[in-house]
Amino acid sequence: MHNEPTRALIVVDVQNDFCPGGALAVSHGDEVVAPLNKLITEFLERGEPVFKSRDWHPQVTKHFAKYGGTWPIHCVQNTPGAEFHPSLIDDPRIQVVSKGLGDKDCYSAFDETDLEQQLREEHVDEVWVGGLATDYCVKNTVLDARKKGFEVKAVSEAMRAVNLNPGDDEQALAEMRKAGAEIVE
Ligand code: VGL
Ligand code: ZN
Repeated sequence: MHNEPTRALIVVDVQNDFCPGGALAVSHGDEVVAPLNKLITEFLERGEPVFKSRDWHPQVTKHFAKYGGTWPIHCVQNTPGAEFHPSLIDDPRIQVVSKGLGDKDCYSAFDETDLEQQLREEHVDEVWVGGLATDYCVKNTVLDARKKGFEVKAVSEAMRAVNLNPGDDEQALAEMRKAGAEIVE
């Protein structure tokens, strides 16, 4: 008997601060919204689970350069910069996963969240991943999903990179591929 995989979609950190005009803008970050909306619609129509992760930092955290970390202040809880991009589909069936609540750099949607447990409860074996940014939270979410044994489809047209160093995007895709993720358009 042929069994289709049980799929889930993980939309990573499509928040105002990661989009043009935001505090930690990813260039062309807003271009992920259209392809992700298509996927969200398709998954919801098929009754498949959809998760949105969000970077959800306290005002003071060692994640920020000001307190010893790497990044400008971004995605502070309950500020406009932390809101999802206004054009990203909102639906009560979508489950929100908040990460980065403490001092640790949580680049994966699995890091200090209950995402794995939720996927297990819904018997998911394959996750589709897109969002922001390719070279941080998308990459780490994909790598963690592989470590935890999920099949992964990483949707290249639905992600954009920070590219702190040129070529970080290509390197991130290569790492995902090496970990066994399939890169799909
Ligand atoms: C991210 C840098 C800092 C991300 C989060 O969501 O990719 N990048 N915090
Ligand atoms: Zn962050």
